[in-house]
Amino acid sequence: MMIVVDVQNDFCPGGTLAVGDGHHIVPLVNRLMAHFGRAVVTQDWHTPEHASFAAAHPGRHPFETIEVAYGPQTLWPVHCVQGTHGADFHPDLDLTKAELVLRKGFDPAIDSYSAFFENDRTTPTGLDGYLRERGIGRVFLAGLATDYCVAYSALDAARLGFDVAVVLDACRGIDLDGSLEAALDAMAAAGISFISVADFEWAAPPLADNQEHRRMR
Ligand code: VGL
Ligand code: ZN
Repeated sequence: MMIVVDVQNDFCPGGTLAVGDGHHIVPLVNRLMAHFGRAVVTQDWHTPEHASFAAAHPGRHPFETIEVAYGPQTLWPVHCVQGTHGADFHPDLDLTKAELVLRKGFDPAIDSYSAFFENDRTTPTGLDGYLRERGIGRVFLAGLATDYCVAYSALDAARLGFDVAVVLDACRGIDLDGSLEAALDAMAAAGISFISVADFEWAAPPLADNQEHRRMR
């Protein structure tokens, strides 16, 4: 199953938490979804005064980290507020193959990077059950941002026992204080594979089979 993470206006140029070149992944993600035939698509969907926003903490600034009940929490600019343009999917994202749209970040007191658990790492979103009930054992991830929602989702998927691959050229990172390198290291250590869109599109059977295939056509 393809899991497309947070391809939303606020994470693209012009948005409040823009990831450099975030919009460049849109055509790649569209090709991946077409290839898979179906996808789970996540949507960061925060309440207006969400606890992950610096604006909800007087005297605090975006990109500072504070301690909250469930551990450290980075404070973000106001982004992806429920029902706003910033929370909408990028207009060029092709949602035809989106079988499930999973919204996260609803709880005003808890951030939710991962598609599987809120940031307390224990409150489930239900995605694990959804995938298991369909007999899905392998997930491919792409989207925004590599070092936050993509990485947290990938690491949780691996922890839950899924085979996980991240399609890195269809992701972009925020890279706050080395967060991108740390996320890549953590994913590699968890046995997550890094692949590219071309791995789907140029994958050919071994040469002999390929020739046989051509001859028979
Ligand atoms: C994300 C920070 C805050 C993400 C969401 O989609 O990676 N990052 N909210
Ligand atoms: Zn968010």
